[in-house]
Amino acid sequence: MPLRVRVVSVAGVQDEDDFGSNDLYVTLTTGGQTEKTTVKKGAGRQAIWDEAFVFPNWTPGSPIEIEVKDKDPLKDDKLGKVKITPEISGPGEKEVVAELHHGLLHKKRGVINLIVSAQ
Ligand SMILES: [Ca+2]
Ligand SMILES: [Ca+2]
Repeated sequence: MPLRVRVVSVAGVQDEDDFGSNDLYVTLTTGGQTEKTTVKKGAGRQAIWDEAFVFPNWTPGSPIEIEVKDKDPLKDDKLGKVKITPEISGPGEKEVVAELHHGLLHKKRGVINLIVSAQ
């Protein structure tokens, strides 16, 4: 069942940029596929995208791994991640708000807003 995921926004992540503000982007992985939003240069602790991606090989019940990062010249900083399993029970869009976790202690650091639907 193809799954459509719209990345709406991220808020409240930690700033990990050495010379300014986070250059935020989000990666989504599910169904053997990874998609990436555009990089919001200098966005800081929050950003709005409104970018949608389709995962043709998604199977109901399988999780989406979400990661929020700061784009850097050498190695990007990981700002937070979360795994969600969308419950799709028919047509229509569903809003998902998920808390992001950061670091080894899985501290809560920000939230991500998504809209999921069956394609
Ligand atoms: Ca950085
Ligand atoms: Ca950066």
